[in-house]
Order: sequence, then structure tokens, then C-alpha cells
Amino acid sequence: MAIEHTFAMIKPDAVAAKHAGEIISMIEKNGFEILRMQKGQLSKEMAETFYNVHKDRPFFNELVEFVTSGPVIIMALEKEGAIKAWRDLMGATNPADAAEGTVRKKFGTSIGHNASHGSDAPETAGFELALFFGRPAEDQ
Ligand code: 3AN
Repeated sequence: MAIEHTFAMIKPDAVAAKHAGEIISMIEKNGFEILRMQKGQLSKEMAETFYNVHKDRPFFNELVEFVTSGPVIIMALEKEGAIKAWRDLMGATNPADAAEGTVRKKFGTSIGHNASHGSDAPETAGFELALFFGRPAEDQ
């Protein structure tokens, strides 16, 4: 399997609840290399661009409001098959459906407040890494 780069975010709910350290530890213990990491609060414009693919969904405004509600931690991760590996470690979108031991099972509290984000395909990883870190996926 090829080495990939993916974009990860610890969302405002998990940062506020002081779960960031434990989530970062899970990432390291699962063999990811953290290439870049930054803490900050997203502007409304940044959040709308980030979630643009969801702009027609009924929960879009809620999504933007939530992700801008407090600081997040963003990361560029590297691993063999990183995109799927990080999504597997996060677990299902709805924490109620997430497998035991996953980030969302441990720290998510609802489908919206689900502690973490991960790119879902090479194209989205490329878009999100460029949006947040200003350079293409392969140059992280
Ligand atoms: P994932 O983050 O697992 O790729 P998507 O793409 O289905 O999940 O959803 C994008 C984001 O929208 C998720 N991070 C999730 O928190 C949020 N979301 C999905 N469904 C709902 C919903 N019914 N109500 C509120 N937020 C939702």
C-alpha cells in the first residue's frame, strides 16, 4: 500500500473537553506520522469553504456554527493508506454506530458533535491540506 497524506481535525467539542491529548496519542500509537499540527479557531469563511460539499444539506449552518464555536486542532498525517486508516480510527460518523475503541465512540456525543474529521478520499485530502496548510498533499 502506498504512503498517503491526509487531513485530520480535532473538533471544538473534543478540544473543549480536553480530549485532544488522548486523541493525538491514539494517532501516534496507530503508526501515523504527524507532519504538521496547529491549534486555532476557524473563521466563518474558512468553515464555509471547508464544508462547501455539504452546502445543500439541511444541517450546513449548524455545521459551520459548530466548527467555528471554539478552537480546533488541525493535522497533516502520513501513513501507508493514511486516508482510510484515519477514518477507521475515527469510526462511524454517528458515535452511536462507531466501533469500540474508535475516537468517535470514545469522545463523540452526537452525529454533529463527533470529535474529529478526516478526509474521505485523495481528492478531498488534497483540497483540505491545501486549504489549511497552503501546499499540496505530497509536499506536506
Ligand atoms: P464524515 O465526517 O464521517 O465524512 P459526513 O461527510 O456524512 O461524515 O458528514 C460531514 C459532517 O457533517 C460530519 N463531520 C458530521 O459531524 C456532520 N453531520 C452529518 N450528518 C449530520 C446531521 N444529521 N446533523 C448534524 N451534523 C451532521
